[in-house]
Amino acid sequence: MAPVVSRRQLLLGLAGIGTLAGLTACGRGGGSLLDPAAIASAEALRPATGRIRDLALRARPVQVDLGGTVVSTWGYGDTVPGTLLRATAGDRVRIAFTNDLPEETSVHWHGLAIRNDMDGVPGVTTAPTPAAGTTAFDFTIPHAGTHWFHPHHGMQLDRGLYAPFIVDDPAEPGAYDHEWVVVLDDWTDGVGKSPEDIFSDLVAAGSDGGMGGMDMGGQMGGMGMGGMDGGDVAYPLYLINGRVPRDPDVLTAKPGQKVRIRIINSAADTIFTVALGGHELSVTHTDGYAVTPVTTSSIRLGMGERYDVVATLGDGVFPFVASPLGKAGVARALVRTGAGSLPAASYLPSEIAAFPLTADALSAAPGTALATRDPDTVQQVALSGGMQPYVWTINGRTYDETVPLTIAPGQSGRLRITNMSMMSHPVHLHGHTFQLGPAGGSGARKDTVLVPPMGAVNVDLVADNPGQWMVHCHNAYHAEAGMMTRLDYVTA
Ligand SMILES: [Cu+2]
Repeated sequence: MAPVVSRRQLLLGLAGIGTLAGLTACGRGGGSLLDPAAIASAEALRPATGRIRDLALRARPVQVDLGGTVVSTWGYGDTVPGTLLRATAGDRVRIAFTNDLPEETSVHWHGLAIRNDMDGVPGVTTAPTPAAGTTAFDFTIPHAGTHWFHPHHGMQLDRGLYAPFIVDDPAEPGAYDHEWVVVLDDWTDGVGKSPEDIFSDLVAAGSDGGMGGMDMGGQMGGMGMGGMDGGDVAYPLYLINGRVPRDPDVLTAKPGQKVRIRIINSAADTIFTVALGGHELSVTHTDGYAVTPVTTSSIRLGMGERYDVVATLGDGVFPFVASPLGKAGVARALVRTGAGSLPAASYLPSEIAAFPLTADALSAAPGTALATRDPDTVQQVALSGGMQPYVWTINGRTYDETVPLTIAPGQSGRLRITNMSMMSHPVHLHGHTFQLGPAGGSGARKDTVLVPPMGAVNVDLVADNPGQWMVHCHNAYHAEAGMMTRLDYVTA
């Protein structure tokens, strides 16, 4: 396959030039703060265990077996999901990354509020890794949790390039018998069109005055016009841990055992509702941060979101199901604790029909809320766009002409996120974990929040990690079509 230079790669290249120009032009009443000394001193302030972990990671072409159909894709290591990385909060990790892909790539450590120059965004924080090249990542991990990593590079995320990054908390009791990582994905690579072709189709359909939408090789959003709440792309397959429903990953335990399930939505364009047949789930964490536990039958996860749950297992065989919002199909794994017949591949347990829990139903656990503080700066993040033309914006602008949000070191900031569209958008902020507002209130700490159609969410953050940070929709197609901006640290 010929390397594809995506529009966003071009945009990010231009953005890089713009950043350099910004540093010298020093506009908007203050200088941009992409200052190596400030980044280094923030790093020195991070709590550290003193331990160094040397890890290795390789992006490469890989073949995966999707229920008997072997497809070629790109992954991290030999599997999809890729090589799981693990460390303890406070560790310094040195990750030797090798790019064996036929084109350049990048690695973004989603959920880790690390030093800006290791954040893995080409043209903004970190140089891309060229084909056959290497990058030495080196950073201290500030906090525990269920995180993950993926490229910040065109449509590469919609291939098999994703993997968990689990960070242990030395102070956490770990009162469970097993820990399972469950990674959700929407899949087209090698089965349907390539992600790049799907994106081109969306753009082409958006520019032909309404003729498109129904006739794009069967992979446009199921509702056909104007987008649908759930996403823009109908995928041939939905996967849990890289497996199709008729050949599922089987998670085994004994009846009565307690399991911690770390759920990651790594999909490019799919919101999932998850449930474990015959069980209630106790939600303990979202995006790595503890919440006051809440019991629910089902959870809705936007792209990029993570939820940790604890369940006490019954006796038998139970489907763990992920239902794609607004789309046909299902992803599943099986939990086996004893004898029992396999439910049909399309079987949906009754729990999946329950009203799903979302982050607004959660409260920060004691000790995890930000300090109560009025914001020093309030910034608007208005989400807008649509299918005709296929353009998605923040504050009325695509990323190539964005006016970055700004904050000064030490300030508390509020992002007023308003969704002016008929779709849900998972908004992700790099380098910080915000609190669903107000600071000091009862909202959960998160780095990715699903904003419902025509809805609004306020999030508060503390500017303790200098640099330039992406703020974007975690729908990979929306991001590619412009729905990104930055939060830039500026001198006061
Ligand atoms: Cu979006």
